[in-house]
Amino acid sequence: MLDAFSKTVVAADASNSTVSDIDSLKAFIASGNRRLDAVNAIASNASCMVADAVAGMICENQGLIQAGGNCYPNRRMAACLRDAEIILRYVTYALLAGDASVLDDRCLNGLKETYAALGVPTTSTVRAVQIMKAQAAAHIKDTPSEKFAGAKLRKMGSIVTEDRCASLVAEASSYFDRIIAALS
Ligand SMILES: CCC1=C(C)/C(=C/C2=NC(=C\c3[nH]c(/C=C4\NC(=O)[C@H](C)[C@H]4CC)c(C)c3CCC(=O)O)/C(CCC(=O)O)=C2C)NC1=O
Repeated sequence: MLDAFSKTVVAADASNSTVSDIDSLKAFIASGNRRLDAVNAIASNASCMVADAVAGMICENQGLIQAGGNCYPNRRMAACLRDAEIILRYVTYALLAGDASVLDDRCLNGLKETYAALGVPTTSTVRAVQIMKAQAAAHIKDTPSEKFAGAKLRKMGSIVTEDRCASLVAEASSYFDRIIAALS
């Protein structure tokens, strides 16, 4: 598992040079508090995000909870909710480290094959991941909408920077895209 620092060292070592990419590490440190806020925005809303993403996926494809569907019976429904939570948790790890390797090595490695063996439909999983991607962007920007959240609307209320943490939204989005690519 790598993070923004160890990745820089490994890259320098591979080319037999001294560490030179100091500017990007400076930026990583300078934006550290924002990064922690972004991780917290996801982590502290995780159970709501997971439940909503899986509910949305099922609403759009109700065969999933009928006999023969992969969220039927309750044992599979529980496994599905657990998987969505695992996946979201690994996004928070990658976002904290500023590097995707923990997500790649410990979550995505072999997941497509596991799902194929178990008959877990990847198009549905991808849909749930897409919903979590949209939720994560809204929570990092602290702009969850009443339209989607309804009575469960919850704002972090943290001081939001002018750009609403656009670079962290983009980084988090890239991790969700990585999951989608690994399953597709
Ligand atoms: C550390 C990382 C890690 C991951 C990611 C992981 C995934 C994982 N998901 C599994 C099952 C499963 N995953 C699902 C998920 C779904 N079914 C659907 O219809 C939806 C599309 C989707 C939820 C979004 C289901 C239903 C099962 C059980 C399948 C079965 O036993 O028939 C299994 C098989 C073993 C088990 O049931 O516990 C693994 C290994 N395990 C890990 O250790």
